[in-house]
Amino acid sequence: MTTTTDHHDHDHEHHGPAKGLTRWIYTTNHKDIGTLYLWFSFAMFFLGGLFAMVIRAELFQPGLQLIQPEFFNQMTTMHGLIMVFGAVMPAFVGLANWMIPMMIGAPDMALPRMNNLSFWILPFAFAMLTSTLFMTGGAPNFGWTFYAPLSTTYAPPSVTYFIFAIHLMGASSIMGAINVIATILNMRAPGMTWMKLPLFVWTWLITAFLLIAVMPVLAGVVTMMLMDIHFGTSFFNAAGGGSPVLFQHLFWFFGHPEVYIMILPAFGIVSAIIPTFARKKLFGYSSMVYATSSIALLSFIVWAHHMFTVGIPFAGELFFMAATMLIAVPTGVKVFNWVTTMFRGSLTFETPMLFSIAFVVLFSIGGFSGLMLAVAPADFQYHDTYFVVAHFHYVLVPGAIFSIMASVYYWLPKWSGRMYNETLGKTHFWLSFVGVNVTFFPQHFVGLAGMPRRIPDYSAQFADINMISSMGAFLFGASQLLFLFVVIHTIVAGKKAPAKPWEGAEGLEWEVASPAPYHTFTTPPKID
Ligand code: HEM
Ligand SMILES: [Cu+2]
Repeated sequence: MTTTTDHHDHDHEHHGPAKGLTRWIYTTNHKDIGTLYLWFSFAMFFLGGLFAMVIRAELFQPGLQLIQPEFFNQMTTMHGLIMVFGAVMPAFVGLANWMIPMMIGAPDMALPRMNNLSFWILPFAFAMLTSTLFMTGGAPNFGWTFYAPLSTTYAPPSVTYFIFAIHLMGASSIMGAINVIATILNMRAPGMTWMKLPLFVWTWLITAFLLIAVMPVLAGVVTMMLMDIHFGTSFFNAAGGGSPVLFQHLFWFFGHPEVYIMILPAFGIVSAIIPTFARKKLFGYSSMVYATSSIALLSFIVWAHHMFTVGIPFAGELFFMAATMLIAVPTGVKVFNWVTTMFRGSLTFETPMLFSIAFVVLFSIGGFSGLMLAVAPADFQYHDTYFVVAHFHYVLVPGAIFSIMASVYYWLPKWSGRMYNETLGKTHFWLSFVGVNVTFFPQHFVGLAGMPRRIPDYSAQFADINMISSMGAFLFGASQLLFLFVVIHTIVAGKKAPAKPWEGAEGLEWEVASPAPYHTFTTPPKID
């Protein structure tokens, strides 16, 4: 599809990175900032993962063994917040920074200084959020959904720091999204027309619009909380004429698009990797673009499927049920296209492909349980049970997280100039695959049987399944130490990688050397 002219990278050696710490603090280079985001996300993945291990250790047996219920609630809340805002979102922004300019033949992101700021806000926001664990009254304990009045009238004092942290994360996300949009709209190489854009670029463009649409709503809702807590308003306080249900509407108007923010870039990644290892063009390219856009539009009209049990009008139940089910149509198109791309391809199963195939299969399981939850009358049984925990972990862990792992294996040769060890990569894949299923598959059943979520203890009939689930979680957690080892091992001791390590790969990122030079496409490539 594309060729490059010589882009004179050797002319720019004098523009190499600065030495030492200042390189990272002052950098405006999209590759450096991408690297910062990815390492930050990796660190948060381990912190959030540590909290998950604490939760699963407490739930290993019925009865209270390790931690008190108050602390348990802080762990679920911090786990959810850190995984969503600290691990998944920054990983995708890191990938966007590294890959979008290289994929569209641009020399950098459109707004490099804002790029630096949007990253450096994050360590402060998360340091502040994490520090709440050591404050009087402890960390936020009201769930990652922070429903009022739990998060207002009954919240620990640290909630004010939580609100500030959310504001900072929101500002960072909005800046990141503006940057992505400005880059894609303005900096494509000549000839890189819309329908030639790699799908990762398309899915990120659509994600960026979702971010700009909903992060201000999140900022609004935490500001209303701040007013209720400190300035005597009663937005969410029924005693003062406000409404806790209003909180839920506002939160989920942000929250449902947010779950698509965490999955659309994953769709783009998988759409890049599967064709490479099937050695075929992606089946149904334009239908992928339309399906992604449809999913994004629909995501704005389904929010109350999280609120079937609060007492919304009957017509509302029907509307949100039907609208939610509609999302299955474009999603089905995507899964069909990935499977059809593989059909009769000459497949090989390197680590990125293994993670991508597992993504297609296991994300579909999460999609199906989502459809089950969308059935309003049935949701009265599932609501706030472990069935929900199983559902969203299937879309988040073998969905979002597996796509990120796939992308690390796929692009690490480009980033570091070195190949990872295939045996270790595959071992990491299989341990994670087994771990994730052992952890979350049984939770469907314990949820259907009635075990509520967000509880530190449960009745004896749930004991066996919880023990299995905890063992799976420990396996999954331990396997990620192997992942860390593989990444570090690649960077320090991997074999040298060629410019294009995957024979079936297409796209501009493979036309530059490995590791990608500090400046690429300072002269735009020629695209035919
Ligand atoms: C193997 C890794 C993981 C394990 C073992 C795990 C385990 C758990 C557990 C036990 C809960 C508490 C459920 C409850 O009591 O309601 C939970 C909640 C949650 N997890 Fe995970 N988790 C993992 C990975 C992730 C990832 C990668 C994400 C996001 C990308 C995530 C997002 C959440 C969210 C949003 C909640 C809800 C928190 C809340 O109830 O407010 N988890 N997880
Ligand atoms: Cu939703």
